[in-house]
Order: sequence, then C-alpha cells, then structure tokens
Amino acid sequence: MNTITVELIGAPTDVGASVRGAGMGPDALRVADIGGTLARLGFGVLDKGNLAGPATPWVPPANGLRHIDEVVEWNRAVHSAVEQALAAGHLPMLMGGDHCLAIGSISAIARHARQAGRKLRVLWLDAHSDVNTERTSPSGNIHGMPVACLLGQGPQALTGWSGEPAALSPDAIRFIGIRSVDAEEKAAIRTLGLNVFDMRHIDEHGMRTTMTEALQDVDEDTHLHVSFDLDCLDPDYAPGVGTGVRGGPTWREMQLCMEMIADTGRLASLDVVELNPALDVRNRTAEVAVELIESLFGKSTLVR
Ligand code: B3U
Ligand code: MN
Ligand code: MN
Repeated sequence: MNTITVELIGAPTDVGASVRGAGMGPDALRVADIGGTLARLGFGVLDKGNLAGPATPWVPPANGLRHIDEVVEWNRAVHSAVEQALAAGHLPMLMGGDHCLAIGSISAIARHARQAGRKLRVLWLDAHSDVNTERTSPSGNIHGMPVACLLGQGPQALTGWSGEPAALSPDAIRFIGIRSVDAEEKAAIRTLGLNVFDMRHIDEHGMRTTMTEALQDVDEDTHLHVSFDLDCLDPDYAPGVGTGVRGGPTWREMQLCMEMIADTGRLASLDVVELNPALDVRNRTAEVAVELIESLFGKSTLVR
C-alpha cells in the first residue's frame, strides 16, 4: 500500500474561459473513474467534492479583465482548499474548471514549498503560454493570464497570494507543448527568459529529449507541480476542450511525458484543467485524461 493520499478538489468553473462548459470537468473526471483508478494504483484517495463559488455572469471585460470578482472568489476557495490539503500531508489534485484556478492553487503550493525550504518546479503542459496580462490580453479572459499573475505581473487582486510579490520566479517554470502564443506574450517570454519547450522543439528533438531537458534540475529536494491544461494534447485525442489548437502531442507522446515525470518520484501536486464535457465526444477526453494521470502517478513504474 502506498502511503500517499491524493486529495481530489473539484472547482467547477468557467469564469476565466471564453466558452461555457469547463464547469462540468470535475464530474466528467469522476465519471471516468479518477478515484478508483488512483486507488487501484495503491494511493489513498480522498474526494473532497466540489468547492462552491459564484455563477459566471458572462459579461464583457472591464479594464481588460473579464469576471475579475468571480475569478478572485473562486481562487480564494481553491487557495485555501489546496493549503489545507498540503497541511494535511496530502497530494492535492485540483480538478477544474478553467486554468485561471492555477493562480489559487500554485500560490498555495509556492508558500508551502518555501516554508518547507524546498525548491519548486512547475511544469506547464499547455497549447498556450497563459502569460497575458490585462494590458496585453486580446480577450480579457483570465485563463490566459495565470502565469503572469504567478510571476507578479497581473492585476493587484490576483498577485501576491503566496506571501511574496511573485509566487514563482521565471526560472521555476517549464512550458511543454506550446503552439499558440500572442504577439505580446512572445515579447514577455523573451524579456522574462521563460523556458519554453514548444512544438517546434518537440518535433525536432522528440518528447524524450524534451522531458530530459525540462526535468534536468529536479532533485530529491524538489516539489514538482504539474499544471495540466488538457488542450496541450492534440485535439484529435482530446476534443473536449474550449480552445483546442491543432498540432499538439499525440496520446503516445503525452504518455511518455507523464511517465518521465513519474520516474522522478517528485510529483507533489497537480492541476487538471480546461476539460470541457459539453464539447467532448462520449467523455473521451476525460478518459484520456485519467489514462494520462495514471501514468503520471507511476502506472508503468509499478509493473517494471
Ligand atoms: N492567448 C489567448 C487564448 C487562450 C489562452 N488560453 C486559452 N486560450 N485557453 C488569450 O485569450 O489569452
Ligand atoms: Mn492554459
Ligand atoms: Mn491552453
């Protein structure tokens, strides 16, 4: 029996998104048996159910930000749930919901890692770089801004949650699978010196080399967090997402990515976001997500 307890935290939001439906993500993952799957791998599983928060008003952006009050309220709930899970010694798995929730989750994780004196590494698996701010975003949708907020560059209401001006330093994040970056995001990536392993890199070097590079300085003192936006996958494999972009990693490439993360033995927290069951085909994307999470939690290492 594994001694790790995975705590499932549902956050049924679409407040940060451009299309409706991501709010059904947590239940679609449960229907695909996320809990039973982890239990069969030997983990303790504690499903805390879904957090509560405000409805999505679907109003246009104000001052470059859409639904800011609702995003703040949902992220407060996420932040405190993740904080409590970590304090209990559990491994939090945040089930979104849209990617704006990473602000609440990763800010709690950053404080925890800092207080434990551990190095934090975040793997951002996504088609998008999510580094817009209210000044650069073409949409005002906050799911395109969590990285900027965590770097201390976002609106005041969404920064500083870790107890430091920035929850993350630029060198703490590795982006994998990126293929949709807005012009001003490109400039920010260059200025900040972010480590982006985009699709060009994966095409040229393969997933194996890419992940070896991305995981290079993960050591026994590292808290490894994975922020898994399901639109990282090619939409042929994961159609149930709000903003799919052609040309992503295949199911097999993502499996290898997950297995190599599992091999480090350092996975300590996880976000699974942007699953949109309203756009899915017979819950296929949720099932794919559960298969990949199974590998992330060491399915293949256990049988080796
Ligand atoms: N970069 C665009 C599109 C986008 C970002 N994240 C998602 N879509 N899911 C934006 O609106 O910031
Ligand atoms: Mn994202
Ligand atoms: Mn994305």
